[in-house]
Amino acid sequence: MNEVARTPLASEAVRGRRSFLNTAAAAGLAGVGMSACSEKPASAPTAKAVPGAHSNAGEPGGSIHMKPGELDTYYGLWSGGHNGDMRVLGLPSGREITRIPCFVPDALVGWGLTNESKKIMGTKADGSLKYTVADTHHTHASYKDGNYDGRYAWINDKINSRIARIRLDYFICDKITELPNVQGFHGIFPDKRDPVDAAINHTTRVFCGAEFHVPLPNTGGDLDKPENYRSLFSCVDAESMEVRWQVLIDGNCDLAATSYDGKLAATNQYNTENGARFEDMMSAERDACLFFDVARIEAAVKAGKFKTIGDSKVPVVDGTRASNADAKTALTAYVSVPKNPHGVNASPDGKYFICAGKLSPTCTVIELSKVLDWFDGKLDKIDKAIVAEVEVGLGPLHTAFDGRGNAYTTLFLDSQLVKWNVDAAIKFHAGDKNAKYVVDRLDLQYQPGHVNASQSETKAADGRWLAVGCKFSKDRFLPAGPLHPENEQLIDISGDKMVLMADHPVRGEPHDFIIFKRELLRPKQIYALDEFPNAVKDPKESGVVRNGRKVTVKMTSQAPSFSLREFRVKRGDEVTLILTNLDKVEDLTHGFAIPKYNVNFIVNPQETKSVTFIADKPGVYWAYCTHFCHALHLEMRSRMIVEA
Ligand SMILES: [Cu+2]
Repeated sequence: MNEVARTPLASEAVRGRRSFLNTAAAAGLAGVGMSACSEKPASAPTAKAVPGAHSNAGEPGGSIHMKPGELDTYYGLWSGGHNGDMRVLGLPSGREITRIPCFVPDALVGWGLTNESKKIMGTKADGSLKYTVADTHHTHASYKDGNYDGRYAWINDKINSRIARIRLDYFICDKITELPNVQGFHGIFPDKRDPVDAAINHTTRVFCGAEFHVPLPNTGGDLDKPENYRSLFSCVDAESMEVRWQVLIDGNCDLAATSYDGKLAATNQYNTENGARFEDMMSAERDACLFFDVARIEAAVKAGKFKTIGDSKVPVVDGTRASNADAKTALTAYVSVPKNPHGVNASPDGKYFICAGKLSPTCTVIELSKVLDWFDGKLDKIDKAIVAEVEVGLGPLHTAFDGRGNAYTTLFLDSQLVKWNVDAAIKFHAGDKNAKYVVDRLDLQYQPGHVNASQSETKAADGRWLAVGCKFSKDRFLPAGPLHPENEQLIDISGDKMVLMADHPVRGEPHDFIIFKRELLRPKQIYALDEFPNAVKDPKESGVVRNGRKVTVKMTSQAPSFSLREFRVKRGDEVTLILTNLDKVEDLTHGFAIPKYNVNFIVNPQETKSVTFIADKPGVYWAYCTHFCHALHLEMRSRMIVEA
């Protein structure tokens, strides 16, 4: 497992920042005529320190407080809601470590300002960003052998129907794809292996469910014919991030899930009535968990059995209920679940998908082998794949697992988490009224939405920690104006009884998240110069190159100075400034800001970034380092002279 290429932890390979500050910095001071202190370099703090070695932090029954210097044992990847980012937490402490900007500009790193980030985010013809708002909900990571492989994570933007990919080596967004012909892209889930090729036991596809119905194509026709509105279920290639295919469906897609054998993708659905009015969306007593036979869909695409919609070249196959009644040829199967369900989650034993009822107080357990039997013509009615439908409480929304046969479902209306045993629920449903499937209940604060447990979405579910995203914090934190934070609660699920460990206020509004063991990632802390085709690899390459009114300024940074003490351009020039940080020391990031020109971004060790602007204001502008780097950080600047 986890045989992805590994690099040594950066802290193992290079000197720590502290030792740099005490040696190289001293040399820098000497270079400008100040006496260097003769203190010996302090030993660098390294990640080799064993977390928990000096306390019981993180152990069952132990404190979740990390002493200074102690590292968490789990990563959490959290969606940032309408902040449009992904957040990285350490667990069990709940400390937020960083935020990864994806869809929305970020002032710290210069996301949305640098040319490199604008290319990923997408621009209009005039070079400005196509979108500056987003609404991220769900984040999931790539798999190998049924566990996370540390390559990628994906996150959705519901507002503009975009999917972003995060590289988990550098913790950066590297690609964004806008899905054609859909609105309200909500549920997202990567596949776990290939449905046909057994040798491909890792993620190659990501599935995306669209929630809102729209006219197809949505270019002004069928405005007043809601009966013609439809949504699509999309498949995105994990590597190229191109949309591979889409399926035309009935109903609105909610959450998505995939099977461990790679054969099935699914989305929970409400409004299978295809109503366009609020009341219509809740009229049917039962909606569906909609299954997709991935291999059959791809065979249909290969055989040319598809259409395209509008300007999009993406093949669209017909997955509507009416066209897929014959199991032997069906691309889709609509398993009936009580009205307006919400989450669908795959159990870590690979056997079941569990649908949370939302408007029904039930969870529905669907046995995947029986769904496959239906597609194979061995099961006469698809609803016979339902092996349990049991009452758990009011407003069930999402389910997590502990790997010991128990499910944990959030109850929005009851403000509770219910722990229930899946096998006992199946027995109860089969008629054994002595089967006690509810194991425990825990009050939450308040109105929980998403829930996830450590490793819950993998075969290695470890039943250690569980987090809940509560939609309302009410009285849990000091009041700070009318906007309340959301409340993320941490629960110890290692014992029979659930134990509430902590409240964490979070800026609105995270939705979904995943929690996994830190050993699954080996983040890099220093870039490779070759990652950037425009890198300025040597300070000697620095300078100003003019091509008509287009001017390129090449510069490097090495603490405590930029390679150009000053540079000159002319009023009206289009200036592209390229900055490579040649420092190789871990944690030695520089910033670069130009007053009055709306420029600020950071460059991490060995990273290159560029910005383009019109030098429309003559004068002297002190570009300076905005990210603390050195004892002479304040002096680190370059004089931009714009000649009138
Ligand atoms: Cu600096």
